[in-house]
Amino acid sequence: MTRALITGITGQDGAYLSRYLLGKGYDVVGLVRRNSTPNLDRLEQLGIVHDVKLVEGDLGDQLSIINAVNDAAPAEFYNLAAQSFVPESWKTPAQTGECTGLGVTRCLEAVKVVDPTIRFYQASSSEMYGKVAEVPQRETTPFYPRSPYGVAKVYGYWITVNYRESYGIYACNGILFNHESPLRGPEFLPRKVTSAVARIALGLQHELRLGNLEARRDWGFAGDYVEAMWLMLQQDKPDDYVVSTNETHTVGELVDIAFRRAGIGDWEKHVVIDPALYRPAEVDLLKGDATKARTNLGWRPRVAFEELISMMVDADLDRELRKLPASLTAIAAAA
Ligand code: NAP
Ligand code: G4F
Repeated sequence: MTRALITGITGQDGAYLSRYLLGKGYDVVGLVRRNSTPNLDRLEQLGIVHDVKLVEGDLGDQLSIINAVNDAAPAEFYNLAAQSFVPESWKTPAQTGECTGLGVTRCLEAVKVVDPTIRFYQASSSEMYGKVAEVPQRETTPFYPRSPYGVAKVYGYWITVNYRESYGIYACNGILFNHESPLRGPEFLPRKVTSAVARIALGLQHELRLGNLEARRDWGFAGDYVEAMWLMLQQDKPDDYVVSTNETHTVGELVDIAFRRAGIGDWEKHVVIDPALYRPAEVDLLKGDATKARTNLGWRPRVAFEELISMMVDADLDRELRKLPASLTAIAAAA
């Protein structure tokens, strides 16, 4: 049985990757930081919380990662942990750099000292392209990050390349474009929209406050993207890959699809533009070219944009309905 160690197992991608690897017969070990209350919701929602083993550790603490790698003795190490919310990175730039940037070095050091044959995946990001030098963005496009998060990810990208070149470690960067799901954190734009739409449709909320509706992103489904992570670690040679849908849509288009899915045509009535939600520096346009992943890995996305947003709205409607007292559920569902 192959064993994988996953940092960030409690996050969106960690949960989907765990399910994917368990389906392939892997033994899955997740590194979790200590919390006063365990945060295992996503693993519970996917019904796999009892199928994974958890070890304690923190990306800020070198020894804890060495111990985790030593104890788990994995064949594959997926580093998905990060402070991953872009606006937060302007509030806590040093902490973001510690975790999202230097944390990668700590993981790679652990691989180097414990067992340099461990295959390593780094969760790099399309945020690294920032103020984009070309459209679409591919593996050769220069980076120009626009947030402390993006800057930290650029560091993580290059330290991964550096350990590959310095020590011969099988280390890959997956440059993933935005990917979403019903398990997405509630503060990220798509989930913020679909959860608000569900509540507005059920009469539980009236207003949705948003920032820049003109920004464009290349949005895919997280369940599809974790397959690309695994494929990167199964090749003869380590390499870096863009993972994207090759489509771009505005925030406004996403909002329109979400409201329409819930049967609300006049969404402008509910959306309030709040200047406080604009970013100090925006990434205006992301559109990835995943030709290399398609050609070398045989990977392609399966869930289309509108299907993804519809899936998320439906899941949020279900969630809200389940929270209602039984007596109100039938009335709300009928409305
Ligand atoms: P997420 O839902 O925000 O999950 C982040 C995970 O990191 C959580 O499990 C969190 O644990 C853990 N974590 C944070 N700080 C940590 C620390 N100091 N030590 C140990 N664990 C820590 O993120 P995601 O959407 O699954 O994304 C996974 C990775 O891919 C991230 O590195 C992200 O930056 C990157 N990425 C994401 C996207 C995307 O669109 N989703 C695109 C490109 C790249 P807690 O549960 O304890 O908070
Ligand atoms: O959903 P977002 O917060 O994602 P963002 O900043 O693109 O970052 C996500 O994708 C990256 C990959 O490119 C990951 F590396 C990163 O970890 C994260 O998963 O925002 C998307 C867009 C932005 O342009 C933002 O300005 O939506 C715009 N937006 C407009 N109103 C908003 C809002 N974003 C948020 N979070 N909240 C708003 O109210």
